[in-house]
Amino acid sequence: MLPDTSAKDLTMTFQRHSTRSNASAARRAVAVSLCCLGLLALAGCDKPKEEQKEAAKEAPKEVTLTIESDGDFPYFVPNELAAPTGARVKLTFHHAGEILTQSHNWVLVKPGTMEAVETAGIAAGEANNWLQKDDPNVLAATPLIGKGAHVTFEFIAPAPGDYPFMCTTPGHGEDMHGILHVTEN
Ligand SMILES: [Cu+2]
Repeated sequence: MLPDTSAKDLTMTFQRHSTRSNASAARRAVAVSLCCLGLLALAGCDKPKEEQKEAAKEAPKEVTLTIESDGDFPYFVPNELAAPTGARVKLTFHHAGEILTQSHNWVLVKPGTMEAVETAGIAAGEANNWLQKDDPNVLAATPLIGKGAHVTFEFIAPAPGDYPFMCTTPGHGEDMHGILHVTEN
């Protein structure tokens, strides 16, 4: 908002110039004053602009990640992924197998819980995607997919840190695992 005093200053400047010299000088004075007004208006906009910039910085980022099985072998390629904390991660997992019928999933777990998740998953059985329902150690998981299939799903990257991901098909976790590095931003 433009303070009242600025409008007064503009009028005074205009009067001073118009009484002292010719009309063109007065027009110049008005032009200069209008220019100053413009600068004032810009200055007034500075703060909201900064705030907008902050908001943009805090807005969740979107990250696209892709990962696949090592052909028919129970390994993830790549076995390391990265995303900034709070990002909306769109992950596509491809079962790149062509021969074997074993299915895979991609399961992100809390650090140090891979064995517990696998054990609970075996108890839950294949019908439950080799995952215990609502397992508190599981942060994100795709369903099981067969050879040649793709699955895409979204999750929000957790707090910064290194999180293991694994396939919970019995016996796969030992080799078929990796790390999601969640960075500060
Ligand atoms: Cu697997």
